[in-house]
This record gives sequence, structure tokens and C-alpha cells, in this order.
Amino acid sequence: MKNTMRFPENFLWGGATAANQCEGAYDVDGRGLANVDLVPVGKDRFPIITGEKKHFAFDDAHFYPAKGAIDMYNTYKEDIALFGEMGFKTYRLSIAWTRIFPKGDELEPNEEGLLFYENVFKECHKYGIEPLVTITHFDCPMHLITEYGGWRNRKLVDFYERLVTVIFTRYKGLVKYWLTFNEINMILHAPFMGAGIYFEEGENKLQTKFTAIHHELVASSLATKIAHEIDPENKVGCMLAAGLSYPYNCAPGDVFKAQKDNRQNYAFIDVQSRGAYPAYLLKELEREGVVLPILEGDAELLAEHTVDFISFSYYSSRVSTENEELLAQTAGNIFASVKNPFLEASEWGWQIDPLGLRITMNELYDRYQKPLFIVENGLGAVDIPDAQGAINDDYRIDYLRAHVQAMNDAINLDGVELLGYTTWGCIDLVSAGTGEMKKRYGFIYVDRDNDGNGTLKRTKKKSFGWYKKVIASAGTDLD
Ligand code: BGP
Repeated sequence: MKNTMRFPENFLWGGATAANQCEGAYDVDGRGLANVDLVPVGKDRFPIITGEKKHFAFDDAHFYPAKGAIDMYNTYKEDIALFGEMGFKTYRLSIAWTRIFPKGDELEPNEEGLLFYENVFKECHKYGIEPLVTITHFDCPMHLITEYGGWRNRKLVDFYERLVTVIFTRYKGLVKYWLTFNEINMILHAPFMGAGIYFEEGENKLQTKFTAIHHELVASSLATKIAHEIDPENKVGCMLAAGLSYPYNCAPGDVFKAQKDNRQNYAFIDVQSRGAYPAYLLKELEREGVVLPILEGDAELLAEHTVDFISFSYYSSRVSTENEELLAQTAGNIFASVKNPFLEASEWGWQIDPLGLRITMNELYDRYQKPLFIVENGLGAVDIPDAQGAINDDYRIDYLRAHVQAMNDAINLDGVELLGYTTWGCIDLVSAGTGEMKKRYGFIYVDRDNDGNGTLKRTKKKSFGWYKKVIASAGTDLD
């Protein structure tokens, strides 16, 4: 498929990972223990990430994939070289908080952790790759959870402030693009991952979630403020788990339900981008008896330090209905949705909807009128090497081709401003939702299975050459 419309000259093509899903080396060079280390594969994973099951220590009954992951802590040079070979202009990665502040509440950072990321960023620049850094990607030091109760405690804002001050100072000139919290709306659905929250017996869960949400939103504004003060070149983005919810049919009740479901996600970005809680959320919280723990100065902080760009993940659209019978659910990115009869789905039941990406981009651009950045998109699939060891992942190429085309349309036909595109899991890594290795997204195959067996050898898949060509042709050659 040849495109006559090009992507912009300085478009940031690349790929994305998160520390806990790729680094491994969970206990070396002074790194402390994080919530994400303790999330195992298997049936207990979901109750743990949703804060329903307490699991604060390793045991022999479970396998913990983040401990070793794909060992990128030790292989980052080779892996970044492969990203360079594909022509990446950017690489989205996250910082493990526990490498910088192992417990989270120390006064002084851990030099070995700081140095590690400094080396990673320098390695990126060798290939002309601009790092795009997620400050927290579902990780929270365990000490901050056991001693302070995670983000339900306002003190976390101070610890986060210390973290960001240290990293903005240390990496000035090396990093320009920052994201404050990965998929911030995920607190509602996976509060242990999103905010280090385990619910105590009898606790008002909604109140706790919104307490944590307010603290993260304040922390995000504070980070934006500090980032701009330390280096006016810094660009700070929010990060939304996006994907528009469609009404199941044109019954006004379904349309209203879809609007409500969409607003549940937008509420976060409304605060981070417009600078205030939206009226619809305040009314809802009032009805639910939830009180936001707003302190003096918070409203001004939120209003004055809004984000520079809107980043989001997009895998799928969703469907909303008020019809109970239809609520027989299908799988989705942690939060489930009604099945859309017009769409195909991935092996994990995620519905495939490239036009939904264009629609989502238009919605977000209309609503916020700020540049967008797609920081996650891709197909999680089982890859089976053939007899020669080659991985012909045409299904992944098909998925990505359709989504790149949708972006192109949004940019060139609709006028949406898009800074860049980083596909999720550009190298195979541990799944956040399931903990599996066999749910692969990469252009680079990693020899490791769900139980941690394998040589960790890297192999280029067919999609590796395809993406390289897409980047080199500014999105005009999608064959
Ligand atoms: C997002 C997360 C990522 C990533 C991705 C794919 O929610 O930000 O960390 O993992 O989803 O999800 P999964 O790994 O469950 O397939």
C-alpha cells in the first residue's frame, strides 16, 4: 500500500517499553522492591493488581515475571542498537522509581540507579534517538505502600516531588519529553498497579481511589511546574488509556451511557490539560458522598501547570450500553467492554478497530486542542518461529499498517497535530495485564517463555524490516 500523504518531517517514530516489564535485575545495584515485582503470573494476578488481594512478599507458590523480565538492564546497548537500526527517532521507556529511591522516602538518591538511566539516555542519543520518559509506569516502591499506604497518603506527593526534581536536574539536556503517570485513568480499574493501593477491610473504595487520584493529579501538576522551571525546553505530557466508547445502538440511553463511560476517562485529562475538575465529575462525586482532599493552593497549582501535550495508549475501541443482557463481557485492556459485532478481535479478545484510532484522535484533539502523542499501540499475539527460526508476523504488520494509515488520515485529512507514535512493546516483554511472555508485541523476538525458560536471544521478526521501511519512507510505504 503506497501513500501519497507523508508524515511530518520531524515526526517521532519509535517504540515503547516499561521498566518493570523489560529490565529484570530487580535486586541489583541498590534497587528497592516495587509493587510490580510482586505481581505474579496466574489466577491471583487480577485480584492483586485490583487491590483486592494482599500480596506484599514473594512466595514459592507463584512465578514473578518482573524479577528477570527480558533482562534489558544488562542488554540495553544491544537492544537500543536494534532500535537504531530500525530508524527510531524516539524510544519511550520508564524509570523504575526504586532504582533512584529504593524505598521512596530517602533524602538522597541512589547514584547507581541514576547512572544506569544516564547511560541508557546517552546510548539512545548515539543513534539520534530522543528518549521519551514515563516517570511512573505502574510502579511504586513497596516501602511507600507498607509504611504510608501508597497514593492514598498525601506524603507520596512530596516523595514524587523529590524524585522528579532529582531526575529533571540530572537528565537536563538528555531528556526533553516526559510523561507523569502511565495510563492515569487505570487507577480506577487496577489501583494496586496504578497507585499502590490495597483496600483494607471495610474501606470506602471509591473514596480511597479518588483520594489517590487527587494526589496523583497534584503530583502531575507539580512535576510539570518543576520540569518547566528546571529546563524550559522540557515538554510534559499526561497519559491516558484511551479508546473511545461507542454507543451499542442509537437509543439515547446507550448514547448517554457511552458519553458517561468516555467522561470517566476524560475526567483525568480534563484536570491535567484544562486545569480543573470538570463539573460532571464534581456532581457525581457529590452524589456518591466522595470528598476530594483538596488543600489550599491545589486548585491554583492544577490551573497554572497544565500539560504541554496529550499522550495516550490505543489498542481498541469500546462499546457501551445500558442493556443488562448485552453486558455479557468481552476482554479488553484490563477494563472490559461489550463485544462489537462489527469488529474482529485479537487472540486475547481485544477488538481491532483502526478507524477507532482516527476517531479517538479527533475526539481528543477537538476536546483539548493540544498536540497528541500516541505512546502505545500494537497487537499482542502468539508468535511461533518456523523451522529456520524465522518469525513471519504478517498479522502484526496488518494491524500496524491499518493503524498507521488511520494516523496518516487523521493528520493529513483531519488536521490533527500528532507529535509521534511509539508502538507498544517494540521488543517482546512481559504483559502487564496477564504477566505472560507469550503475549508478544515486538519487532524483536525474545526467547523466553511464561515460566521464565529460554536463552533470551533476540531475533528480528518480519515486522522489523517492515517498520524500518515505514519510518524511512515517512509513512508512505506501508507494503
Ligand atoms: C497498557 C500498559 C502497558 C502494556 C499494554 C499492553 O495498559 O500501559 O504496560 O502492557 O497495556 O497490555 P498487556 O501487556 O496486558 O497486553
